Amino acid sequence: MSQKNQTLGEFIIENQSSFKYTSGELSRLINSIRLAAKVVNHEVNKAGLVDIIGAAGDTNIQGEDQQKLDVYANEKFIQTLTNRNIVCGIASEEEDDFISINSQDENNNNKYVVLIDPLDGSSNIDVNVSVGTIFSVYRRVTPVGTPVTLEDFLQKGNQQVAAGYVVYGTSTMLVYTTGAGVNGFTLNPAIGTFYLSHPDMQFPENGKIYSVNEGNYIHFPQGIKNYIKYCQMEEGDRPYTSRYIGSLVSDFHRNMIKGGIYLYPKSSKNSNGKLRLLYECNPMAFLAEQANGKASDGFTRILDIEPTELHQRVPFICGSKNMVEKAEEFMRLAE
Ligand code: AHM
Ligand code: MG
Repeated sequence: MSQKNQTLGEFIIENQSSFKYTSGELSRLINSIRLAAKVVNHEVNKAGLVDIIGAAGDTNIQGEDQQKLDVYANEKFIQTLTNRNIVCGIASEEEDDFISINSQDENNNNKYVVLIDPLDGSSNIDVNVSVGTIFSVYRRVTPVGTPVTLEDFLQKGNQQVAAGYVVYGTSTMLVYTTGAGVNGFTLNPAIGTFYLSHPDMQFPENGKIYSVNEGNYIHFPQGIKNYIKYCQMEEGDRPYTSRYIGSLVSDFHRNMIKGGIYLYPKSSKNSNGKLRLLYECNPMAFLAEQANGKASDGFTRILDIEPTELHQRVPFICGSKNMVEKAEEFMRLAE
């Protein structure tokens, strides 16, 4: 039961017993993410002040320029999770391969693997637009005490035990689920404490915001083009409002609070869209469903997609339930 002025630390302890595997391991994991989020938040907020913005001169596995803060956030999250010895494996959008954590402790019985997009939307950093961290947690499927394998990471999204994001915005928030609803915590930067500010977050069933990069319109499948035209049509509560930050976490966060739909479809340029199933779509889909929303690739529930590779991309449609269902209807009709 949430109380007024409850801190994230208190909330984690209080809700530990409601989680079906109550070893405390998952609570320690969320605590580590909380710590890394504060460290990264501190650095992100200095972005305009110190010589930290700009490309680090490296490219990541997808061939994109890495920003210095991407590298920093990646290091901090990996370090925090590794040092505290609470996970057995990590996969990151910024790493080519997964990391197997070879604990020095031979009694290492860690059960969880974490998949992370350490700093999503990082092209927005230079222009002072919100960015975010996205994380996803699974129980390993291979035996405890052995090195993790690819199989531990290529699990369907419906196997997630926790997922969440940190949005480094006008205020910094950590929003997460362990499968019993979605709760949002806002950082008080003066004392470095997250407080429960958004208990039991829910997508309104209907919304009036659509978020899509319309610059790519010409390349979209016919079903998406038709849905966009539907959003713009004058009828009933339409036309809808168009809002696109280009930072998934921020677009999702706004749509969850106000009601809306986010679309990153496939296009004639990118046959599977842009977003990564494991680091971006699955965690956001889990959060969406836990908040009474919906997430689909246009035809299939995101959480039911069988992953085949770590950096796999999928088309992504996510948000208020009735809006996502309408978009799916347009996709089916255009088949
Ligand atoms: P990134 O992981 O390289 O930061 O890319 C993901 C981001 C999302 O946050 C955002 O919604 C999308 O890319 C924007 O892409 P585009 O500029 O093509 O609209
Ligand atoms: Mg990303």
